[in-house]
Amino acid sequence: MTAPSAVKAALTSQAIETPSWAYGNSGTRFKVFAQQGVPRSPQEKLDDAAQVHRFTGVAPTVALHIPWDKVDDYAALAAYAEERGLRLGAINSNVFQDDDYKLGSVCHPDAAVRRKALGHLLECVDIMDATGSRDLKLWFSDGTNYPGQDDIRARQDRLAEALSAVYERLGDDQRMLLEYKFFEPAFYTTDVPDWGTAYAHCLKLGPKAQVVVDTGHHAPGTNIEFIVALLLREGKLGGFDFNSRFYADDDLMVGAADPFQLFRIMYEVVRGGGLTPDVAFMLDQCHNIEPKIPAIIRSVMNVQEATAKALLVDREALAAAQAAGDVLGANAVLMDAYNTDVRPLLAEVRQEQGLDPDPVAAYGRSGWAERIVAERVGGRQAGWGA
Ligand code: LRH
Ligand code: MN
Ligand code: MN
Repeated sequence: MTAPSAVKAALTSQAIETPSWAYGNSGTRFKVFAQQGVPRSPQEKLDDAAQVHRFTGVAPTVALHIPWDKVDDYAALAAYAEERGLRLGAINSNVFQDDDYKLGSVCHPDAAVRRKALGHLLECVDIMDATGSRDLKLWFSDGTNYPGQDDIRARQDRLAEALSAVYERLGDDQRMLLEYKFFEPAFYTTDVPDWGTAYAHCLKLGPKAQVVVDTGHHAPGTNIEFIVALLLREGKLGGFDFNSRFYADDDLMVGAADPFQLFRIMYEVVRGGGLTPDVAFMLDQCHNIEPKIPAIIRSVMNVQEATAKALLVDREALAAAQAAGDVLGANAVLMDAYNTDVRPLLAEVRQEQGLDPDPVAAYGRSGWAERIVAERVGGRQAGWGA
């Protein structure tokens, strides 16, 4: 088993990135429920993210979504973040909310639309230069609804062309993270539907192209930890968009629907040497009916708990049981770690960092929630339909 001090060190070194859009109002396509006190600007989202970092100590970066977080001066926004002890994280591109993209963005049959989409992606790299962000996150809503609607193979060629233009534009310390999603909003074909498609494109592009695993983007029953193990083994796991799902892309709090799955994923991360800054641990969630800041704090804690349990797996005992073909013994080693209550350990880790052992309660006592309700009038929607 990893020594307790090493477990603690690993837990404090893991950084979890929160998404700017989780702080804003959100909903389903049926209704957006407005909450009081939500941010009215990217700056106010950063103010809220600073609270998450203040009480957890492990959420120092914030992902932006362009144009949801459009500002005139991105370097100034980065400075604003820094003044609050934060840094700007991944830049998420958006080529899915424009009438021109009805038939796709970089895979669109019309070259003029493809050029427009590529222009946005390149602009996102300009923004990364200004913010000091390392990662460009690419998610394409591209696909078709009906058999015969477009040429499946030609669309892959168009995708490859755009990706390679973006790749060429990346600086030495920048990466592109290609996200896949098995369906929605397209229902018949999706141009990047799975890890295999993302991997094939990233492999051709080179080392700065990596796959990002959004945990909500798989069919029910998919063994996500297998995908994680494989991508890590191939040096192609760029990061995660964490959230949880009961049905499709539910974007619920990570670790809420299936904490055991999150543990299994984190075990493969630990096993594969992925608990390093090379793997970006990002949240991609929306808090439609629950208060947002405590939900994000809870999500960060859920990732920490799964990571702690993964670190507690007795790897030597597991290897011995596996080598001996001891099926039940091996399974028991894994389950022992999963069934360990790691909350006291994490409370200790927080106290050693000068933090309150109970971040949700500490946030509740801080008065921040009351303050933003009083001060902020007319909070904006996170982006959907904005
Ligand atoms: C797509 C997605 C992608 C987007 C985010 C808002 O479903 O996961 O990462 O950028 O949601
Ligand atoms: Mn995502
Ligand atoms: Mn998603």
